Amino acid sequence: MLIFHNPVHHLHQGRHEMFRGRLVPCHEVPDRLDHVLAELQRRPLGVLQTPGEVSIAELERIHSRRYLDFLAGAWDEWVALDPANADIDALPSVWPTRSFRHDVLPDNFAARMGLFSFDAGTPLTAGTWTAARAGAACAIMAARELAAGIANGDGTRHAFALSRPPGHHAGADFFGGYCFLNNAALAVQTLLDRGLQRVAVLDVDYHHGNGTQSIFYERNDVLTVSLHGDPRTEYPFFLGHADERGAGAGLGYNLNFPLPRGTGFPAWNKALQSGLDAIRRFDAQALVVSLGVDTFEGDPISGFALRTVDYLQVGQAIAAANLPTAFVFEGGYAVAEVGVNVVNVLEGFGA
Ligand code: OKP
Ligand code: ZN
Repeated sequence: MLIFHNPVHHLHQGRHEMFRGRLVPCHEVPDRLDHVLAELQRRPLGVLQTPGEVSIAELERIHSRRYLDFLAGAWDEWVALDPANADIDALPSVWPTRSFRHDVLPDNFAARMGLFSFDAGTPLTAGTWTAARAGAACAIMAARELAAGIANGDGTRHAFALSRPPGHHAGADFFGGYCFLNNAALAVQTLLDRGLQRVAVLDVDYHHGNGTQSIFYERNDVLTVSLHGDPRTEYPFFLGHADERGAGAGLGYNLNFPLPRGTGFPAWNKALQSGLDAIRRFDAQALVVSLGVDTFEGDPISGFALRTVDYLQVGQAIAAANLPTAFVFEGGYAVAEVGVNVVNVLEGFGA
């Protein structure tokens, strides 16, 4: 398995996220990725590579120009407000909810932070843009390798984008849920741009992949499948219900499996099988897996009860789909266990 890891991921290092009226230490920390790398040293599953640069035009296949411009300049604008801001994370605090306008780009920086985000849990820091771009490059490179492998017939059949910050909550023009660029969506689009007709996304992160869902909601060339904590009680709350089936040409091409807090492996695995059945019926030519392991019983911010050994079976089940597969790292906040859990999926997959 080819593994693209983000060598500058640590440049995105948020200090605080807003939680119940207080700033609390971030859960999405550089240590997470380092633990996966360390486990890959213990159990080598393939060649580790760092990605090259990708162009803004490639990011524009998924993200809007004005959002990318905002991200590229955000830190400098934040520090220009007050030099003391250099030591403080930028967090939004005002949002254009229903009945406000989204078309007019405000001059005010705080207003633009809010226009392009949906929560106050996603700090933007000095190195966020650099780290997020390199993370997106990991996903794009993984997809390129896969596309080349498919074209050759006997080339790469699987790849892993080991990147952070994660991506599945990021939409075409908003950040949130610790995500800035939608790595999985960029991988999907890369596969399509390199000649594939049908690509499936399987999102196994604990949280609904709202960004990925909305990006592809009206398209029938991408089937999006997500297993997640029921949004009635779980983040991101406002999307991820079972009746969201896609719209327009995309009707029938989005599938959600909301599951109650406390769900253990047997019930979770049933939903996984149903999701994989749908991917088979869709006749996908390749699969992008949003690989979050915050479904783990010990995860500090999530509510499922998967055990470390279960992740071997998760990998086996995904392998049974028998598709060229790109794994993209998403959540998983039990830092000490995140490496073993991720690598168990890859080992079970047969990487
Ligand atoms: C990102 B990914 C919990 C607050 C929840 C957002 C969670 C984002 C998860 N105290 N904050 O899907 O793993
Ligand atoms: Zn998550």
